[in-house]
Amino acid sequence: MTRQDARRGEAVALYRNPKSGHCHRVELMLALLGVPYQTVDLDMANGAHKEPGYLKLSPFGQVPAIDDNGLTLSDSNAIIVYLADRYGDLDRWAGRDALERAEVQRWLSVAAGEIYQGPCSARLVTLFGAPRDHATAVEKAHALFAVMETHLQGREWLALDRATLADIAGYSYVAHAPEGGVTLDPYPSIRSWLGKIEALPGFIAMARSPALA
Ligand SMILES: N[C@@H](CCC(=O)N[C@@H](CS)C(=O)NCC(=O)O)C(=O)O
Repeated sequence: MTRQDARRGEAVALYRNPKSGHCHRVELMLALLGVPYQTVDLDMANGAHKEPGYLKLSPFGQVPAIDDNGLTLSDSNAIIVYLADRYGDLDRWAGRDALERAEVQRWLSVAAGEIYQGPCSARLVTLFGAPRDHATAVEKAHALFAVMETHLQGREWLALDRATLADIAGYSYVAHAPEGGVTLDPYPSIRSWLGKIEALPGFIAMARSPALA
């Protein structure tokens, strides 16, 4: 599908790379909310994400971006907040009061910080040959997972008593950490949490690449 075709339809257009966890984060939110969407796979190897037309949707030249019938937005965490508000119950997904919202936001920051620097970066090296230090990314991933494992002991979800944006933002790169050479074997609570997300009605998986752990 072309970008123009996507804009004409009623479904939300998701500009993506199918192997990107940031994109899967958005696709998972769309699927859980039951929002009709179409995917537009960008030819990133040939620089489609840096073309002037796409930069209007995503000024940093990154995926994901969405076009919701003329409303365009980039950044995975911004997009899932938008989708939860536009198509769901924002209080349910983002917290009902000041403390709940802060707890959810804390994990969105972890997704953009520790998760990006750890399991996401390790996978960028193994799957895409990104010029980063793989050993450092693996070390950061295990440091993060040690904290998450302790946090999740005796809890079902990352932030609140229900699945929230925190869980959606955290899922994709943690679930796919083995593709980056980061084993999940030592982390039973994390694996149990991943299973709970996978059991949510409407869950959609990201295609798996060969595990390297
Ligand atoms: N903060 C952004 C980061 C997105 C991101 O890093 N996307 C990667 C693919 S996973 C990308 O488009 N990289 C190309 C580039 O930065 O030039 C988000 O959450 O959406």
